[in-house]
Amino acid sequence: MKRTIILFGAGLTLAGAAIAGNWQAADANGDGQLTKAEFDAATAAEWQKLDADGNGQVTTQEAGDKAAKLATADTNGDGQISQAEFIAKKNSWWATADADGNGSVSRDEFAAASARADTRAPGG
Ligand SMILES: [Ca+2]
Ligand SMILES: [Ca+2]
Ligand SMILES: [Ca+2]
Repeated sequence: MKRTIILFGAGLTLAGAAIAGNWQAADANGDGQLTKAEFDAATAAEWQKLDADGNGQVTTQEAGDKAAKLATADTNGDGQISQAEFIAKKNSWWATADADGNGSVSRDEFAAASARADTRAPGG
């Protein structure tokens, strides 16, 4: 736990603003805890934004600047992200983000998980 917090502090400067924006969008009732229901709602909203033509698949073109991040969600390697693949990736993020396993993600847990995701080198 302590190591995670230090790591987050080091990566805070650049990722901080984006993380804060993501958090505000996700914590719908603003109580400082992200419940799984809030997370699922945010995931659904994010999916609707990504899947611009609503065909249930997100292409790399639709993903835009998120394409590199989303590529890891393409588990069947067809070059598109299906809604099921997207949700599976989100749920695996959730499982690691809820570090204390209490069923909700605190802002600190969210920031730590986001920092881990952002600092993971592509292909590294
Ligand atoms: Ca909340
Ligand atoms: Ca796919
Ligand atoms: Ca938690």
